[in-house]
Amino acid sequence: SPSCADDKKRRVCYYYDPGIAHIKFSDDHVMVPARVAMAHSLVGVYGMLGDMRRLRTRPATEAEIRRFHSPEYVDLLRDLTPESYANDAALRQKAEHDHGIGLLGGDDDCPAFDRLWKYCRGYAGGSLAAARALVDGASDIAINWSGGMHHACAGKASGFCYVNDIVLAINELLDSFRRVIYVDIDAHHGDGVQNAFLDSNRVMTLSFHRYGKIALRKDFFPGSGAINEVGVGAGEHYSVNVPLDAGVRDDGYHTLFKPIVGKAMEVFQPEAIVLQCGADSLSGDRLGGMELSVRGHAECVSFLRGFNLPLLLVGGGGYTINHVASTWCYETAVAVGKERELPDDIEIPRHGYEMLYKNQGNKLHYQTSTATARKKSSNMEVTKGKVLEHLSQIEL
Ligand code: V1P
Ligand code: CA
Ligand code: ZN
Repeated sequence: SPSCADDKKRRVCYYYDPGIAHIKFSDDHVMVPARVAMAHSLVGVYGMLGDMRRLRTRPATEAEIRRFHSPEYVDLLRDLTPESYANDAALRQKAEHDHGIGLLGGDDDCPAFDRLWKYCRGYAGGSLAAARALVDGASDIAINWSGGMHHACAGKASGFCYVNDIVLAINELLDSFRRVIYVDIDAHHGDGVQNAFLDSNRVMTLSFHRYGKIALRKDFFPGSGAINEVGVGAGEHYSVNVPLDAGVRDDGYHTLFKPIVGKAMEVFQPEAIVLQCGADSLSGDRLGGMELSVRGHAECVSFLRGFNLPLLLVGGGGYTINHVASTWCYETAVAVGKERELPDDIEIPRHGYEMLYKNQGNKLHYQTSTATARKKSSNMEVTKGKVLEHLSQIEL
């Protein structure tokens, strides 16, 4: 079982492709891949690049992506450009109606932007390389902050996700490990990963997410992830969902996270862990509406690190980009065991992006909104009870 203060060092490897700095969904899209470049710069200025092995940057091959995604969809992703989308009516029809990809510059979640295929191959290659570093035993923890695209389906893009690097990485881990647990702390439900392993008893998917109505006829995206979604067939009980209300803070979150994840580890006995660290569950996010602090979010990473199993860390959502970069930098420090050495009494050092942290007082650990005293939702105890009850039905 995990200990809170764990001084044991871990061998950590890290994937980063500098090309990510130049990828844009559109001029005003909320998903900004360059936040990963910001996180990387922070990791560098805090002196952590020497504490990790740098993974070779090989883009995923078409064949590797076809291991999960459908032939027609991969053909489309490969051949799609903003030009072909705009000029080829048949292609556009297919992209939009069958595969969830919209016009560049429109208000679509998944636009056909320039270098889309390169971007997908890049982040998927990172998660695959990370999984392989764990399989071959070269590393204890492997990090790919550009991955974590948990909504992508076999034949369809969804919620800013085109290729599901998490599913590809888990499949890679399954070649060597008997059971893999997937934990998802993004504010949104990890539907793409859950669906890919819905009937499997070798992968447990466990998502914490905001859930429910946000307007009269509108659910918080993607709308799935109710507590009674528990998997099907051989996978019954192996899909676990923890729906939350808006405004959840560190204390409330961890009254659920630790007992539930702890119980899941106990009943499922996994041999490897994949943690999706979507940073839109942080306070002040443009989309998430939750209230976690950087330390509260990172507590999830240190809790899972404490189990001493091969651990794959991927990114995910996160739309207030300075918060995202601060968090993934701090979580990199947690991975290498240096979080107590990161100074918070001095301002973020100069590194080229320092001006982007003004809104958070130029400190890694920014203040969460405490202005509105929220009533502690009594549903949370009910939710905890129900989820623990589901988990207790598992017999390996
Ligand atoms: O609500 C929707 C649309 C409306 N429906 C037709 C679907 N989309 C959301 C998508 C959120 C995706 C989250 C991804 C992740 O889990 C993993 C990377 O974090 C959406 C929202 C919103 N407020 O929920 N899209 C947008 N906002 C959006 C905003 C600006 C430009 C493009 C999309
Ligand atoms: Ca989630
Ligand atoms: Zn999200």
